[in-house]
Amino acid sequence: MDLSVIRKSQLIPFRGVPLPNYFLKNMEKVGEFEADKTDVLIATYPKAGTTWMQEIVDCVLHGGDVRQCEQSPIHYRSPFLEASYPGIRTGLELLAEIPSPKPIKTHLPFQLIPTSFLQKQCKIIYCARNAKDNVVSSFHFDRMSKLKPDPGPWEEFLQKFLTGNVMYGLWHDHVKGWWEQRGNFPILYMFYEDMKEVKTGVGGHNVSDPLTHTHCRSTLPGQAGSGLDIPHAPSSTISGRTYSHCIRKLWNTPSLPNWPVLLLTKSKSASLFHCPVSQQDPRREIKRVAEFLGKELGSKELDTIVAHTSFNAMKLNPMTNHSNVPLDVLDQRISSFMRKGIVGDWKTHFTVAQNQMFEEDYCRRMVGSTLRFRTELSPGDNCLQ
Ligand code: PPS
Repeated sequence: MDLSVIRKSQLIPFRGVPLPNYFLKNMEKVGEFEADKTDVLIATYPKAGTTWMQEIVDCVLHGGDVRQCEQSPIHYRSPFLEASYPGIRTGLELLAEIPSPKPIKTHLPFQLIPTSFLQKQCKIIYCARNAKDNVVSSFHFDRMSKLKPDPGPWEEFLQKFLTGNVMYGLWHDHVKGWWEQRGNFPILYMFYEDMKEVKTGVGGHNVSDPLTHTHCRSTLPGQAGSGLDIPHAPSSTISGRTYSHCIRKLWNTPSLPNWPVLLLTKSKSASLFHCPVSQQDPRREIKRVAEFLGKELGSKELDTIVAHTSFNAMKLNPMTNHSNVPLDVLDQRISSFMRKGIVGDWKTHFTVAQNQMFEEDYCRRMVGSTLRFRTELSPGDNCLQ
């Protein structure tokens, strides 16, 4: 690595998507990349939990033998497809060095991924994170990355994010673009929030404002994490609770016992109760990944992967915490790569006015989409480990 040539990048549109100027001359080759049919593409908008998913997939591909994943840093085991920075080996060069099946990282929107992934029906895992936490995480990363454009103050960065004047463009287009393709190709669409959640008994989780259809998702039998529209779910009543504004909307779908109860409170936050699905937690989500990849993992292997990919373990692990990347590239004295790893950190950044402006913009951009996010988890559901 030649550190003397490290410079912040500028954003240049590539087929309408802002990419670092350094990437552009490499994009033709990226488009021609020949994936092996066993390769697994991990696609995300930046800072949505990519590294977490890369580590999980690598562990799963190694059948839960996590020692195999401790041999080298994650960016060698799971190269970043389109990465091309001066003085640093490109993603394509790194990919050429490792055998398939390999987990490949990309932040490209659906329309820019190499067609070989689609022609060969490669398995693709898209991991999405709610926009508010996503922008906060991006802000802190851009503060410490010597390769990304300067984010400026928080207020200014938030504006850039909302106008798509950031790497890979608008978050909204990215998450929707992949969401719309999930039925057309083998795409497993995952949510960072589902991976963070640890549910303890009855109670369910909070979602916000189902009336405006923003930031809410339901978990229905067999469809946890599916982002199903709440208005399509049947509801039932819950006794002993007084809510000034309570929705008991019975939709046309035949009522099923124990389906989630949707209650809208005065504060316009809703709760799902008596959710019959088994606990949603990292273990459950990792199991989904393993099943999607056709890997049967025993209970012991799953537990090992859960522990190995927990936030604390990954923060301490030099193979995942990027501590081996020189400070001239990622200055972790400014902000840690494994920073907080929680749902809801946006609350410590957004002002009330910023939140309102963000939500208004969000509603406009996401109108018509069935994609739902949660911006917070119930107390106790945010797995801090
Ligand atoms: S990158 O640079 O785009 O590849 O970054 P990415 O890995 O997508 O996102 C980094 C954020 O993911 C958090 N992270 C985790 N959260 C929970 N559990 C685990 N194991 C984990 N690993 C990474 C990381 O802390 C960054 O989020 P923030 O909110 O900044 O802490």
